[in-house]
Amino acid sequence: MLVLRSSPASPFGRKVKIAAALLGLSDRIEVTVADTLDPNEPLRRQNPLGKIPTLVLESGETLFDSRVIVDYLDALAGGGGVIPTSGEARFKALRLQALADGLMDAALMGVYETRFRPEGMRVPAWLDHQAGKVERALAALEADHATPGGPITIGEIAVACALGYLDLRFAGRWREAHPRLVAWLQDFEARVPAFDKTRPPA
Ligand SMILES: N[C@@H](CCC(=O)N[C@@H](CS)C(=O)NCC(=O)O)C(=O)O
Repeated sequence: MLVLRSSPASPFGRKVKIAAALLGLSDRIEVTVADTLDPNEPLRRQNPLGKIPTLVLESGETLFDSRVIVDYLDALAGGGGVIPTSGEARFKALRLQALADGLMDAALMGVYETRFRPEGMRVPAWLDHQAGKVERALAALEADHATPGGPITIGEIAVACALGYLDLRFAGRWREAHPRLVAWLQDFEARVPAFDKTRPPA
């Protein structure tokens, strides 16, 4: 059995869970919750960065981060399941994943800034800098990647998880200005039941 260290709210963990479901590997993965703030968490030995998701293999070896884990699972399932093996399709998918991951990183940075810094210590210019990344990424996705019915690669999975994270932490405010993306996410949800199954509790 593979063990995935994650948490229900982690958008990066959700990406791995959805990829595993589409690859038919969910039954081979046990998900255990890791508290990234607990200094005694084995996670800190499993991944020196103390980040989730981290995958523990049967040999005890560990893999991180989410991109490496998905690459591993894709190969385990025979290759080409969610990461196209070559050509333009491969780099389109990986670039889309990088854009969505960057959106999640920037959104997470905004959340951590308000979670960990007391009110008077926050730097509005830094929060704006992160918010700008989120806004530009959403605009790019709205313009270029919001066509329902296309192939589902790790790029689309990551976009769906990024939008789901904005729904969870930023009250879905992205929806109003991005109607094509809203329709795209609706189509994704209908085609990928694992999206609903991995929805974090409100
Ligand atoms: N690049 C990493 C990002 C993972 C990440 O930022 N995870 C967050 C939770 S969603 C985390 O572990 N935060 C705790 C920390 O940074 O200490 C990936 O793709 O897996």
